[in-house]
Amino acid sequence: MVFLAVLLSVVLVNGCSTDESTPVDCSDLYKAGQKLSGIYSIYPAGGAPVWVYCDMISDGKDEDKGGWTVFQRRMDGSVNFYRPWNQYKRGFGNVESEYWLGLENMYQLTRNRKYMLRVDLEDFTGKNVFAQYSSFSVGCETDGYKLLVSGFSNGGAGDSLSYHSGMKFSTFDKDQDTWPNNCAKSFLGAFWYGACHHANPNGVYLGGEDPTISGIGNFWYHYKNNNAVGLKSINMKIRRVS
Ligand SMILES: [Ca+2]
Repeated sequence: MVFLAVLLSVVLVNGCSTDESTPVDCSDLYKAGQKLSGIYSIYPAGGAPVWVYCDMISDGKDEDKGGWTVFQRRMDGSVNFYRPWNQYKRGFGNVESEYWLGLENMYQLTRNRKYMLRVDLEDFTGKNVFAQYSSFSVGCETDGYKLLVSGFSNGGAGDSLSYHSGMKFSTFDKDQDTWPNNCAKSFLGAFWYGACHHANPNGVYLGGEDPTISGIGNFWYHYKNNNAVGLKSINMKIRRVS
């Protein structure tokens, strides 16, 4: 039933929309009047629709403040994030809970448009903090889906991402990091690793602190000055800068 509804809405969207009116991202949906956070279909590359969670409320409800396209989301450990290159390229998971939008979609979104990035973190006491970056883009596959991020501003999380700017994306089966060994294998994640990381959002979902094997969890080092404290929830999202 859900599948049928999804199928119908895709057909309807494809049947009545032109390229000019199809939403590229959640920013387009927000500007078109969609002010409720939830699941929407977007068209990052203009062709096939992609289901995504849109955060319409973080950073306030001013006209140009909603419309965040969530590309990474974890909240309960229900989805395994230790996955190969092809799945990080295409995307995986459950858009209703935990998922990864896919590197190719992120490249298509950011190749000709300017985006900012927000990372929201929650610990197991329920405290919420964030980090924001005024510029975010992902390169093409032949460039390793290289991350470029800059313009940090602090919402209490600290800056654990600037270190990763300029790095290519690595998975356990595709080592593009700057370390002699394999960061993704050693730290059980997939990310824009250097040698290796200040943050590991796609690492093992920890139920709190686990210092027995440091660096493998879904941590953000500068929040706790600790790479053994897993986050209850983390989501990474981008908004178009007009
Ligand atoms: Ca390496």
